[in-house]
This record gives sequence, C-alpha cells and structure tokens, in this order.
Amino acid sequence: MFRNGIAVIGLGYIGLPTCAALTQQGLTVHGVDVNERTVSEINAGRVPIVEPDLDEAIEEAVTSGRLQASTRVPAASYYLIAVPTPFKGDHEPDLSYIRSATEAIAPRLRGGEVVILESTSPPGTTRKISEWLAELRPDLRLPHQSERPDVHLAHCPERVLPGRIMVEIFSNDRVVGGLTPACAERAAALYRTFVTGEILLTDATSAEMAKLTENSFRDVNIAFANELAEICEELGLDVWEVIRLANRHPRVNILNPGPGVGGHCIAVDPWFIVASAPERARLIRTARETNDARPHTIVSKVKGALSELGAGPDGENATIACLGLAFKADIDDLRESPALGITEQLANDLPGATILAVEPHVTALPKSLHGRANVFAAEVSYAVHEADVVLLLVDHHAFKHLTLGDLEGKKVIDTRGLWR
Ligand code: SAJ
Repeated sequence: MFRNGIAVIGLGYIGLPTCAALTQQGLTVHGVDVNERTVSEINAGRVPIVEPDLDEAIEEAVTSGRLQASTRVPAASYYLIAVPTPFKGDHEPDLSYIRSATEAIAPRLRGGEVVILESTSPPGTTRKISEWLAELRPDLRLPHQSERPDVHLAHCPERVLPGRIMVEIFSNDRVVGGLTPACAERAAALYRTFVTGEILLTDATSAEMAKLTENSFRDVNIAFANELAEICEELGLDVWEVIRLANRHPRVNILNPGPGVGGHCIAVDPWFIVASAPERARLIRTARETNDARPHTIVSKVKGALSELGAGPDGENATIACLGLAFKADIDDLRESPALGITEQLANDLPGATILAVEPHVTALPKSLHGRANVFAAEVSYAVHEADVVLLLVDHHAFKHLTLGDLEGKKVIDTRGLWR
C-alpha cells in the first residue's frame, strides 16, 4: 500500500511531527518544503521549530534513513499536504499554498495514489483540489468525476495542540473525510498506522467544516470569557471569582479571559466560516471581533494606570514591565501573539516610558521590538523591581513564583488571573 513511500509536503508544525510519527512505524517518508534552509536543517537531523520531543524523533528518523527532505516532490504512493492556509487582507482564505502543492504533485501521478489534505481549509477545498488536478491532468479520472477514480482524495484535518503535538498526534481521534467513501477508507489506512485514537470516516466537506467548527467553538467561548471580564470590571467584580463559582455548576465550563487570542489557528479559522456564510455567521464574526479588540482594551488599561500615577500622555518617566510575549503559556511561539502586539503598541504610543519586555522562552527580543529606544529585554525580577506598572500578559510557569510582596506598591494588570 505504501510501496512508493509517503511524501509530506510542508515541513512545519504539522508536517514535521507527522513525518516523525510515520517513520516511527517503519515507513519511508520524503519530506518536501519550499524553504531550502528548512530542508538542509532537517537532512542534518535538526529541527527548525521548538516542540517538546520533536528533535529526538526527527534526529532518529534521519539517522535511520527513513526520512529524507528535499525541495522537489517525488513520486509516492501517498501525498500528504500540510501547508499554511492564511487569510488575505479582507479575511478571505488564501489557498495559494495548497494550489502550489497540487501543481507540484500533479505531474507525479501515475494512478493509484492517495492525496490527503491536512491543512485547515474552507469547506469545498478538497473538491477544489480534485478539480485543479482534473485541469492539470485531463488523462486521469478524479473522484469528483467518477466513483472509480485513478487518484483518491481526502481531508484529514490536523488537531494537535502546540506544546503537546508529539502526544496528541498519536492519541487524538481523527476525522477522515473522503470525496468518496473509498477515498476515506484509503486515507484512513495511513492514519491507522500510527493513531491510537478513533478514526471517524465522513465526507470531505463535513471534515473541513468540523475542523473549523472546533476552533470556532473555542474562539466563541474565549470571547464569552473576555466579554465577561469587561462586564465584571465595569461592575467592580473579580471575573476570576465569578467564573470559578459559575464553573461549579455541573453543566458550565467557562474558559479563561486573557489579552486576546493568538496563534495561527483559532484567530484565523473562524474567518473561513464567516467567508463561507457571511450573512449567517453572526455570532462567530462577533466573537472574532471581540477577541481582536481585547489587546486595545488592555493598552487603554495601561494608559489609565499611568495617568493615575501622574505620568504624562507619552508615559514620561514611567516604567512598564511587560511579562510574556508568546501567544500562550510555556511556549516560545510569538506568531500572532496578542502579548507581543500589546508591547509593540505601548512602545509606539508611549515614547517617554521605559518598557521592560520579559520573555524567558526566547534568547533575544523579536525584530519588531529590537532596536527601539524605549524597549529593553529584561529578566523577570529586575523588571518587576523597576516597574511602576506590572503588566502580566502570559501565564508562563516562570512568573508564578512572584508574590504579592514583589508586587507591592506597583500598579498590577494581570490579564491572565495568574496572581489572584
Ligand atoms: N486562550 C485564552 N483563553 C482560554 C484558552 C486559550 O485566551 O481559555 C488563548 C491562548 O492564550 C492563545 C489562544 O487562545 O492565545 C489559542 O490557544 P489554544 O491553546 O486555545 O489553541 P492553539 O491555537 O494553540 O491550538 C488550537 C487547538 N484547537 C482547539 O483546542 C479546538 C488545537 O487542537 C488545534 O490543532 C490548533 O488550534 C490548530 O492547529 O488548529
């Protein structure tokens, strides 16, 4: 079944762990990426991203000869597409990476292959790949044209949580949606080699929508918590206490308010649903807007605290400690991070203030903060000691040890409820 090997296209947070999982089953995998540096790093057994236990797994895969990477798509029995699906300026999905991957696969097809899309995608994308392949290879029968196609096509959305990928890639249940039931069966065979969770077969569009629904569910629930935080603030209540009490009801489980929703999944995927049904997706759109507005609210709170301290409008002579830059706790990933966005905004709006940025998981300030006259990388104790305003942006383990004594006399804005 896997005679000609497996080609994984896109060697990022999903593609690379999938290569590791497959090679651990003794399968031969060819990794493909457009980035030559990524390819040479992987061929040297090194991992260009930070994820627990991934380095050892990739090193082992490369030294055993089961994983090899290149910039060209080889002939294979299975093609697995794990490329990014960002959105364009107007929140419309950008399928150009999927289109490029399809174009690279098309000339390699001989008949009998299975093509699986793992990238999170708007409803109808798997069918679109089938249509693109039909244009590129009119000699082949594709599953949107025939019940007995030459090439099988399915969607199996990735569901792993950054920070726990090497656990969840095995243990999570997987949804496998085929353009035909036989497509789903063929694709499921690949996942049965390494997934210990259940494999749920369905059609491709339901699988696409299920994945978007999962992340939208979380986004809407975080928006609920964030709205609650703002209501409680207006009423002079502690939102964490209110949530703690409400969550003791057997059917209530409110998520945590925070400075906004970051990462490249939950803040993006709901827009794909909105783009598919703009008139209907009102709650989903409002949730997105609520979460996107959160960083601005936090910036205003900091400015309010500064004015209470008597600082001028440009923050003159005030020191602000920004604790955490990552998009969530205990990871080094700064992509789409509300914490980073807030720190940048404070640096822009308050040129007279000194901003001490603390991020224990990175070795240097990110480019967007580096070289600014009013921003300095700092270690946590020093930053807190120097600060007039302590702004907790990420609930990193490394910040938990701070005590009320350390924070005494400071204006404290704890966006994560870490110290309550
Ligand atoms: N956040 C809150 N409050 C909460 C939970 C999260 O403000 O109660 C914030 C986080 O701080 C972070 C953002 O939301 O900024 C997203 O974090 P997350 O841990 O909820 O999710 P991701 O983006 O790391 O991973 C999600 C996961 N999806 C779901 O849990 C439904 C993961 O399983 C998916 O594979 C991943 O998106 C993806 O790639 O789609």
